[in-house]
This record gives sequence, C-alpha cells and structure tokens, in this order.
Amino acid sequence: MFKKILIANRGEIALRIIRTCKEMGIRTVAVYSTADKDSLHVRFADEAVCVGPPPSKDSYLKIPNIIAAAEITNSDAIHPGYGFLSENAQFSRICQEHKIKFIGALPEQIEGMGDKASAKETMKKAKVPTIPGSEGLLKDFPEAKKIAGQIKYPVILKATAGGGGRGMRLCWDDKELEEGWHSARQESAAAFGNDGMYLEKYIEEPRHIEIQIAADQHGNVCHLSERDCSIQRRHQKLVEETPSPFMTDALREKMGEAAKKAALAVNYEGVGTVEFLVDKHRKFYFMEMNTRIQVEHTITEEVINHDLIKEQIKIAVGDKISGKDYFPTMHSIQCRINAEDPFKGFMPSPGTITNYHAPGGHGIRIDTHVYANYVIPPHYDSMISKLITVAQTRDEAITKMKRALAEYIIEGVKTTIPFHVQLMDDKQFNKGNFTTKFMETFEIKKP
Ligand code: MV4
Repeated sequence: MFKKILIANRGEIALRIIRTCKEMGIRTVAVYSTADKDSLHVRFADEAVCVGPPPSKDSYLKIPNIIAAAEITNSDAIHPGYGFLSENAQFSRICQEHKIKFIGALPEQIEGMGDKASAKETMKKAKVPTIPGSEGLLKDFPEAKKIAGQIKYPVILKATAGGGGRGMRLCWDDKELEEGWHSARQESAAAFGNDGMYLEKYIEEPRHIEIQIAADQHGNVCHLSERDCSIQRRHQKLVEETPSPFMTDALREKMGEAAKKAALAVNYEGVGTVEFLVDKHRKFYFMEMNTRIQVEHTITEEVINHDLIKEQIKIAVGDKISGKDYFPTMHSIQCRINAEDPFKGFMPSPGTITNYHAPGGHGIRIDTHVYANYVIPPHYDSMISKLITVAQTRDEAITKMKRALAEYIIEGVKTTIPFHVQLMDDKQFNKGNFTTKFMETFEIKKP
C-alpha cells in the first residue's frame, strides 16, 4: 500500500481524499496557494506545502511546483481530484517519469479520450452506440454539407478538442452550417490550438445519463449503475441523482454493458465515467469518457455503500476488484451549493461566510470545506458544498432534501440554496420529467 499520498487539489475534494487516506492509514500531503493557507485541507493533512500565489496557473496547475512538493515530501502517489491536473496527459506522464503513481488514467488514455473525434471512432469500432455523423474529422465545408444532406438537419458541428459544450454549433440548414463551419473553426483554433471538426445528427431534448465504471489492472471491469445529470445550466451541473427517473431495468443493463465495452476498448484502469445522451425513445449514444473521479461520485457511493476514493487507491496499488455489477435499490440526490446569486443569473458571490449551520440527521451527507468565518476566494470555482440525501425512494429523497435545505444556514454570501428549494417543489421535477433543456425554461421566482 502507498505510505504517503499528495493531494493536488483544494476545497471539498481535497478534504474528501484526506478523509479516506486517514481511514486507510495513508499519510497525506496537502498543497495550497497563498489564498488557501487557512483551508481545512491544509489543517487536516499530515503535511502541507505552499505551491504558489492565488491564480491556479501559478499554483494548482503549476506542474513543476506540484512535482517538487511530491519529491521533497517523499510521496509515492498523487491524487489529482477533479478539475485542475486530473485529466492532463502531460502531468500523468511526468508523474510516471518521476516514479510517482498518478491516481488517474495513463497519458495515452487521457490523450485518446481528449480527442473527441478519435474517442468516438474508438467507441464505434468497439460497438458502443455512437451518434450518426461524419467518420472522423471533416476535411472541408462541402464534405460537411454532403453529410448533413445524408443525415438530415438539425445537425451539430463539434470541435474535436472541445468538450463540456465548447466549440459546438447547432445548425438547421446549409446556410447556418456554412456560418458555423467558419466561426467554430476559428473559435476552436484560438481556444484549443486545434480546429479539427466533426459532425453529428442533433439529438433534440436529450437526457444526460452517465455510467460509473471501475476497472482493475487484471482485466476486471464492472459498472456501478447510472447518474442522471440532466439538470444543468450552461454545462454546469446543478443537481444529480441516481437512479435516473427515466431509467428502466432493461436500459440499465444495456447501458452498463456498453460502458464496460467502452472501458475495455481503451484498456482502462481505475474508476471512470462513460457519459451518454439518451433520446426520448430511450436510444442511447456515447458522448464522452471522463477519466477522473467526478463531483457527483457521492450519490453512487450512497447507493452502493462503497467509498469510491478507496476503490481508486486500491486499484492504483494493483488490488483486484470483484468484477460484479451493482444494481442499487436506494435513491440519492445531490444539490450543488454554489456561492452564486440565483436571482442574478447565478452571478458569483465570493466573500466571507459570516454565519454557518449545516443540516444533519438520517440520510443527510454534506461534503464541504467551509465553516463560519471562512473566506471564499474569488480565484476558483464557486462550489462551496454538496448536499446529498439518500432514502428508499425518490420521493423520500426529495422530502429529505427539502427538510435539509430549510435547515441550511449560510450567511454573508449569496448561495444557490433558494434555487434548490424552488426546484424541489417543481411539479415537473417531482414527476421526473426533465431533459438537458429543463433549465432553459425553469423560472426562478424572486422572493
Ligand atoms: C449533443 C447534443 C445534441 N446532439 N450532441 C454538450 C456537451 C458536450 N459534451 C456534448 N453536448 C451535447 N451534444 C448531439 N449530437 C446536446 C448536447 C448538450 C448537452 C449534453 C449534455 C448535457 C447538457 C447539454 C446541454 C446542451 C447541449
């Protein structure tokens, strides 16, 4: 087993990883920017190393500083959490070269999944369902137009280096496609230094349903069922739940098998997520594969009763997994509590938390790094807490969430709590009747 793990992250996920390490008897090293010197991850780790000034690019993203911190503390492994360096192929490679185990994917796997057109071709070859469209990259506009004629409008142009909604264009006719072709290529060249584009049939009103998988170094792969992440705004997830209210036993079986095929096709090792779009006829299509632990891993943990960070660490040292799939019977929901004003277009609201009281009781979990008098720095993302409920049924999980939200006191900054209160009361949400378009029409009522 590892003796010491360096956590290359901050906030709630750094704390989350430290907690598991403590339970496993593994020593921990925190890294921090000067803006985070009073953070709980610094306080709760066995050792802490300052890696630079507040901007991420000068601290949490500065590879030489992170590697130096691992070397001087004699760490055997680095856990990158999510975001920051978690899907950076170069960082994974440099860890390898320094004989430090990167608790995440191999550089080749990150590169393979990071190029969306080639990831899609890999999945198509492995017989994982993909969305009809171009084969690999488009060579010019006439080719795009020809394929659009075959698959019929609406179509979507996607940047191969994009992801998370960047570098995409929805097109309803030849004219929009021509405009989109030029503007998306320009934008992608500037944003990613890569203007490769591919084309797909546009799936209208899809659901975003992802399958959690785990794969060990011995060829065993299992799936841990799904999470429904359709409640998003500008590609930022707000609420996640498992099981998906749209799921059926037959669909879960098929999507679970497809996700395992996807993992096997790239010789995947570790925990990962295969994202799918699911249309109204319950046809599903591969979208992306995430090679990191995700923010919403918590709800899966609640329903399968396993610690996924512990699974990641065990797989990284070469332990075997059982290889059996999980079909949970409990229901779990997560509300992301962000320091944002939901009445002002989710505008960020950094500053001091002047008063703090967390809800508790049966079936409630809170993952957070904040406390009374904590100062939320303006330099990082605005998520400050994850409120998670678990219960026997969806209705009970929603009831618990309403009760917990009503008990949650966070003063001094604006938060997304009032939005979640309204969502939990929404008739369509309660019916499980939502797609990725839900937030485009959801009206937040001013108090
Ligand atoms: C799509 C799509 C409809 N049809 N592809 C957005 C993020 C990126 N990973 C892929 N995305 C989409 N791809 C086809 N062929 C709709 C989206 C999409 C979306 C997907 C998941 C969750 C939220 C979304 C919000 C807008 C668009």
